[in-house]
Amino acid sequence: MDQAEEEKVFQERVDAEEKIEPKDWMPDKYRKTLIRQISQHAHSEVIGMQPEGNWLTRAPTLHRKAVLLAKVQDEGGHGLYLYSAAETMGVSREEMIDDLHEERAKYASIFNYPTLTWSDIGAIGWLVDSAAIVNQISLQRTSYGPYARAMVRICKEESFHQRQGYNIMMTLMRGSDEQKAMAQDSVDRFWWPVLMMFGPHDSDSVHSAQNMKWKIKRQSNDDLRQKFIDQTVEQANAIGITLPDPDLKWNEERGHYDFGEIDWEEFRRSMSGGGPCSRLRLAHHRQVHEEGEWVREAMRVYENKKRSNQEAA
Ligand code: BYC
Repeated sequence: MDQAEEEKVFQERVDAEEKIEPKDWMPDKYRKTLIRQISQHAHSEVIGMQPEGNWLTRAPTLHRKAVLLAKVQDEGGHGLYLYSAAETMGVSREEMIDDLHEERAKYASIFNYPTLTWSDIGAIGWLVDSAAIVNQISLQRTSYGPYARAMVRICKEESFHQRQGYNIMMTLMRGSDEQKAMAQDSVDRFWWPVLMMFGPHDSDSVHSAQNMKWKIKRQSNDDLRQKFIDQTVEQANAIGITLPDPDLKWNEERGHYDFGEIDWEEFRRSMSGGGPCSRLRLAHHRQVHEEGEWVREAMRVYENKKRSNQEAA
């Protein structure tokens, strides 16, 4: 088959909802865009451990600390599933990490914001994990098999994360005036950056049209953002939190909440290294990566030894 025929057969398979597997033929651009998206997703999970890890030693009770520790470990695990899924496309872990360190690869802009108070941990669990779930439920049906399967497991764990975040917020909103004010302040700071997690408007999204055709993306950035807003308004009302958007109101005709415009300039700044903690996040990742070199070296020696023992046997 020539290139055009291969592409036609590939698209027919995608249209028929068949999963594409690592050894199947795929267009080079499909491979490249998936490596980009999956590796960026993996980087987000791992960089996301930093703002939350910041509160591990200061969690208010032993119970909260144990739960947060488990959550942060889960995020590391999600990174691992995702790096493994990206590796099935022929890219190495070293290349992906190098791209992150050299700022050729991105990670979710939300993790460039600081966690200033304990309730920020609640806001991240409730809002950031909810946004992630809305996006990732849709990605469970993505066309690339290893990515879709990784999403199924990740979504189960994210649901638990979301509940722990909502539980923190609910507890604070039943507490003293100071606790209520702290919870409200976290939501005031995180609300707009969370809406940015869904990416630019569909009309400005560079990758959406092609990636919807290849069924890498199953729902558009704007549709997912709307879905998240509709479900979150109800949750906020239930615990007495005010979402910081004066334009937020139910639109009977559309059957959705209307909402205000995102500050896209802030989004662009945060996503391209100009967020409040961008430098810190990358510097920390580089430092920890360098400190872990002895572990990778030990693994290489172990693997070589095992191979030579097998060859000798
Ligand atoms: N932040 O054409 P577009 C988590 C970039 S972590 C930074 O719409 P696409 C968690 C985009 O990459 C969950 N950059 O792109 C962890 C592109 O630039 P490049 C993370 C963003 O790919 C710890 C450009 O903007 N989830 O759950 O079609 C604790 C144009 O955008 C962002 C995922 O990664 C952003 N927010 O759509 C707690 C989900 N948005 O690459 C929780 C998987 C856009 O050309 N990813 N950009 O240089 C996706 O679903 C899609 O990649 C996106 C963007 C919806 C994010």
